[in-house]
Amino acid sequence: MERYFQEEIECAPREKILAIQNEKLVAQVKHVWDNVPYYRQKMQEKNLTPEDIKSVDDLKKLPFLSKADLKEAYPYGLLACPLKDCVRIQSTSGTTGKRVVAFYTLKDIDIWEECCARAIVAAGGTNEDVCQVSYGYGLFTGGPGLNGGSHKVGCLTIPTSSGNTERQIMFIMDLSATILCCTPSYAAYIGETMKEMGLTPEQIPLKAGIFGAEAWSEEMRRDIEKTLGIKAYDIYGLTEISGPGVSFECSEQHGMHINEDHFLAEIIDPDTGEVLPEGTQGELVFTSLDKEAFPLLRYRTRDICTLTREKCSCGRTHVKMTKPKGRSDDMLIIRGVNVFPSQIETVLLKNGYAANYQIIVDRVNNTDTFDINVEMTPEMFTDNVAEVQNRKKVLESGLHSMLGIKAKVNLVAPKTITRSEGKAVRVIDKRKI
Ligand code: DLL
Repeated sequence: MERYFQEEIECAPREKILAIQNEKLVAQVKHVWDNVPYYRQKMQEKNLTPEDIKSVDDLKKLPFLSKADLKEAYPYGLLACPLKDCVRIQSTSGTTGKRVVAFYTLKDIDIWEECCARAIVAAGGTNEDVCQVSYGYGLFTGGPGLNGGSHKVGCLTIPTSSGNTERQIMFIMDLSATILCCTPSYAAYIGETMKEMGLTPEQIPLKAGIFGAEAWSEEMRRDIEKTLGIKAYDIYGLTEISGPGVSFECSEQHGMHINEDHFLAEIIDPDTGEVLPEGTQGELVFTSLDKEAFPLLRYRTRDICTLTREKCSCGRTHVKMTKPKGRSDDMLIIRGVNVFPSQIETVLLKNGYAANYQIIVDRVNNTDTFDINVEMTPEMFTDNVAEVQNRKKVLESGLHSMLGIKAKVNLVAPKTITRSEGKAVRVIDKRKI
């Protein structure tokens, strides 16, 4: 049996998981109260002491923590152990203002890597595999997290990091990589390049991909699976809570199991903060259960998804989250309507396009303009104006029924939209609001 299929925990009955969570939560709250004055004050403002938190049922008494709180506490305000016990920081990919800095002790890293190892095993990985990690290495958690997980599983690890696509392909082919870890947009780009090089899925040694760090649709999954001849698994996580591996897909490829022995998940109404019943869509909130350096209680992720405890055919009992639709702060409000880039992607892929698009929003005479530049595939590319016009109409109508508002589609030539080697930049919002 694979060491990182931790059956006794991953397939434990609900009561056992709950008992672990209750015990760990009480200890985590005490740790935070004893060591983080920022939290102690927040709890005191609500007249709470650690004695008020006896089990998971009491979680709702605790205040939420937001990204703004993290920024306010930057850099050391939420550190819960002496700096001499920390061995690493990682940081978010934020582009404006101060980034979030997360601290790790050796034990924190060990647990994080173990979570990534579980994800690799769930995707079929063993110590016979060659795992190419093409997420960025450095402050971003993608590379270091999957690298550590891959070591734990015993895979031969190829730490290519992102970029230099020709070299990525050379290593995949020459070293017979069987597992590819990168963002889904980069996987699509690698696939597209391999296809152009004349490589067929049968010639590509890969068997599985572990793709996450950004929202991607089911259609995009099928597309990547077809081009690379693999099974593509989703993986989710965020720097604040450790990094990749907070949750991961199993053989069912239908929702991601949250590592519930380490992270407690809730879904709340993003407007009122009310905890929502299972199966309802809302904002995902996490509480770490055994962090030493950077424990977070009720951290609001801004990610919109649903939790479900339906029985899973893989045998794992940990709660599953659906693919996040996107972040509530990535969600565009155009002419008053909520639009997620992933909805647009679904329509494009259904109509035979690849996920190469860019959304441009502006405001002219107090009205939002909504343009989508969509790249044609080489097969569709033509100078027949009527045909292009027809394609454009079909796409505009598909988008209209998906989104409820009209967008102007501009079909552009293949390869004219910049490819991403990490998280894709899909939206240019020029509105000054
Ligand atoms: O993106 C960690 C990660 C690395 C996850 C590699 C998976 C693979 P951050 O840069 O802090 O951390 O960004 C976290 O990315 O709140 C989500 O909005 C988004 N995100 C992460 N995974 C997924 C996913 C990493 N599978 C933010 N689907 C999160 C959709 C995702 N969105």
